[in-house]
Amino acid sequence: MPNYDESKVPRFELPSILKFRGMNVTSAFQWVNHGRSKILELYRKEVFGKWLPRPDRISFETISRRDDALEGRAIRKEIRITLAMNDGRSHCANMLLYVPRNAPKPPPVFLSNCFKGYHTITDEKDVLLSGGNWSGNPDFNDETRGTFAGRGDFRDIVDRGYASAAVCLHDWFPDHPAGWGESALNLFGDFSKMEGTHAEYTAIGTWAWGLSRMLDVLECEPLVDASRAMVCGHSRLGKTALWAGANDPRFRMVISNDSGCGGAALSKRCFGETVEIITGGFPHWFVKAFHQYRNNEAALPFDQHFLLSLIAPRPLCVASASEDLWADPKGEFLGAYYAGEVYRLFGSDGLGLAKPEPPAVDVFHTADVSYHNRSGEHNITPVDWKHYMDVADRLWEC
Ligand code: GTR
Repeated sequence: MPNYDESKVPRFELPSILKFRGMNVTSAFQWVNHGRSKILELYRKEVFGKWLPRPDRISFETISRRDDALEGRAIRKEIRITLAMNDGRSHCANMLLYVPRNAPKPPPVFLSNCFKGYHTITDEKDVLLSGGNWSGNPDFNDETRGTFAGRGDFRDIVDRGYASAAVCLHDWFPDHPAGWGESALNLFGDFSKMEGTHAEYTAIGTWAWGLSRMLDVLECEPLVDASRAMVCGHSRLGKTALWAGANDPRFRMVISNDSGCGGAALSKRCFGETVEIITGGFPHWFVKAFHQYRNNEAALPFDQHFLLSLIAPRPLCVASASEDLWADPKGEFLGAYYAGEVYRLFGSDGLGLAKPEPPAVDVFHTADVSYHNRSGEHNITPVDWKHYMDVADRLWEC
């Protein structure tokens, strides 16, 4: 049974990032040249798996384009990405891209994976169905069109001058324990018989790597400025956005919306979802080594502030929702707070709060590391998006 009682949170000492396993990092120089790669390696070995290489070739093709999308506000493209290996193996994914039509210059771009299929996150009914790489995708049909469009209206994003690109997570790795056989991992080996938990690879790792491949393509897209790329994700895709940002420094800002266990929330609090629950429910998300901490969080030599620290010194947004106790809002706040240990090496204050006390619900705390706890349930909403764009404005207008 998950614990929702703050008084039952076990006592724990949070490991120091900079003193991990005998390190003694005291400067940004030491962190960049030495400490950071140790922590990244730790996360690859014990949590999200190896970071895949680039495929031998990446090509892309515009499969649809409208210059009058969203009532004339936007140019909309659907782009088919093909990843190919010299031995003939290949894997495709479809990407939906919205760009403000009258942008004075190529705008910054938000990249995200989406659930179910990108046809569910836009109310424009003439896009292709997406997420079809999972042959059993129950949402690959016309009935689901637009059903998640309320999570963030592309109109709001392009009206603020930003572009937005999305690929369905199933196109990289179908989100179920036997999804390996239809995943992009098959570019690099034979995963056709694989099920459950692997020692070296994960679904989250593959989704995150997919975000980097999207960025490879956007670097060749003249409509956007890919040097100003921001990665965003909600829930399991919030964990994914953090992992993408940790591995790929081209993501200049990282947004973790309600990422919870395995994302921003400290595991040692054992509040809401735990390592045991998440690895049991989603065996394909984490490597085998992470399973040793099931019901054994006290043995973790690290915690999720380590993951967040890998984003430093770049802007990071961590968000919770007040009713989303499963994701442990306080634990998410504390993850962000304690990542400050690394931000401070760069002369940043991180969250810039003197004490580890979360701001009140619906206070949008904005700093180098931003945090808010929106009232309401587990979701990403236009209210969250407004804040992310405010933070982005702060970054790009300076
Ligand atoms: C839940 C899972 C969470 C979160 C969520 C989601 O079932 O336990 O960790 O990832 O799914 O992605 O919506």
